[in-house]
Amino acid sequence: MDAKKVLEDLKRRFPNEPEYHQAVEEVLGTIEEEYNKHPEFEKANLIERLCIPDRIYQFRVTWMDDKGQIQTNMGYRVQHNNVIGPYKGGLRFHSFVNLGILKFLAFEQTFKNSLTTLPMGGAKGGSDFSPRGKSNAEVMRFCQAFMLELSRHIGPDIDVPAGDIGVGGREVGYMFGMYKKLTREFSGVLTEKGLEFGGSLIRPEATGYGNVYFLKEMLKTKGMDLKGKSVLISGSGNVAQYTAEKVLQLGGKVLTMSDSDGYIYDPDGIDRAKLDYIMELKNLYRGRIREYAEKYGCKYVAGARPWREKADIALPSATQNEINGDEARQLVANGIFAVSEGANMPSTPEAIRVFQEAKILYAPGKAANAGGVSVSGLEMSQNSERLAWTSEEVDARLHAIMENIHQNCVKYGKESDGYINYVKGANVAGFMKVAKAMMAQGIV
Ligand code: NDP
Ligand code: 2IT
Repeated sequence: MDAKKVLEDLKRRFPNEPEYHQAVEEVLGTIEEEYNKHPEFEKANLIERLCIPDRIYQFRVTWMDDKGQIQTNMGYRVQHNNVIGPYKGGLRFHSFVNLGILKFLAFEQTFKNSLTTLPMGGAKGGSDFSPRGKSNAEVMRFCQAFMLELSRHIGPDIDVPAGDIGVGGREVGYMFGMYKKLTREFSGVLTEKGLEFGGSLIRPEATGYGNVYFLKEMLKTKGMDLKGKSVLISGSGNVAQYTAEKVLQLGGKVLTMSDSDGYIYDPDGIDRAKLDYIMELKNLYRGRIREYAEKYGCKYVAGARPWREKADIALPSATQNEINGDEARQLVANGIFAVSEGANMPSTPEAIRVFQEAKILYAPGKAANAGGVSVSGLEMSQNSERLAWTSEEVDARLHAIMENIHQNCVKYGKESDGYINYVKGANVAGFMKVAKAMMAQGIV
């Protein structure tokens, strides 16, 4: 494979999709050497077949707002690859959603799901609908209209969506209700469901907890743990909240959280009671993080991200490209020694280079945030056997999966000077399993 040429071809055929190009470039750059050891891969044009999604559905979603106005949004599902299991991946509802972003996420998901050890292919979907500022009734009508179309393309053995930005328990519940109504089938067609109707214990916590379990493994390679370490977290949604919870449980101090309007800095640390307040503010009242600063009298910085603050560890948990090269340099200059990604692709390519050149611990999202989809996979298993496992059992399995992903990253990513290149490790380990399965299944 000539990685440069493959990328140029993809850019020409699929222009105006910069996030997709960015995700592909990162993977190709690190698997090229391993790929070229297998001439049979090149003969089967494996790389092109792996980069281009199996299929993409696009549809218009029409719904009525509270004023009686008719609104339209776009809906998408990108089914990237299903060689190791049914398509699996979240749904994102956000005004910035477009096809290029969902293609990057579906591509990443394929490698991430391969790393989990569970039988899941890769997919992603969503809409440019933003739940922000919408009433409950509007969100419900949108979810129902979205599922009216999406239901044709998914199924418990075909494609199993879940949440992502803007899609949490509320939205999954509304979509599940509509799917059930349309198909007259009660099945595990979505994960992240409510506990009363087939959801798994620990699924809401899984991404954040998983990221901290992964971080713990990275710190262990340096003989360190989280006790007394100060942590910068971005975001204040599902992933950020449970990342903060686990950091607190393990003795760390959370200094920042954010939303799309700005960030708060609490020098005393966001403790359990303050985190409870954030959970209520965000999950129940759907308020803004600024209100935390007003309540506790700490610093709020509007229109900025928390990466200029001084701390030991950074856990980006909001969105893609939220740490640029300058911010990465500032983090390193301020003494950060570990970055573990709760979000998908939060660091720009330049930021990744800065972290790796500084030889700090740096884990890419497809390894570090795989805990969410892993517990989604465990939810599918529980739905199939029509049983529910205890939270201890699910948490223990999550822990084991994150340790296993870490070991695999070390196995494939350790460089001659001992530095662990987690990007390379995750990409090569994730890729090899998918590649072998594709070869075994012939040219389809
Ligand atoms: P939520 O919608 O629950 O929270 C998202 C948070 O990020 C909010 O605080 C939101 O602020 C902020 N945010 C969203 N978009 C932007 C933006 N453009 N700029 C700045 N801040 C932004 O989503 P999740 O917590 O589920 O997802 C967060 C990240 O984690 C995403 O990258 C997602 O892909 C990834 N992820 C999620 C998993 C899951 O299981 N949910 C699993 C693995 C990865 P505001 O409220 O203002 O919009
Ligand atoms: O990015 C992700 O891994 C997710 N949003 C979770 C996907 C899932 O199917 O649980």
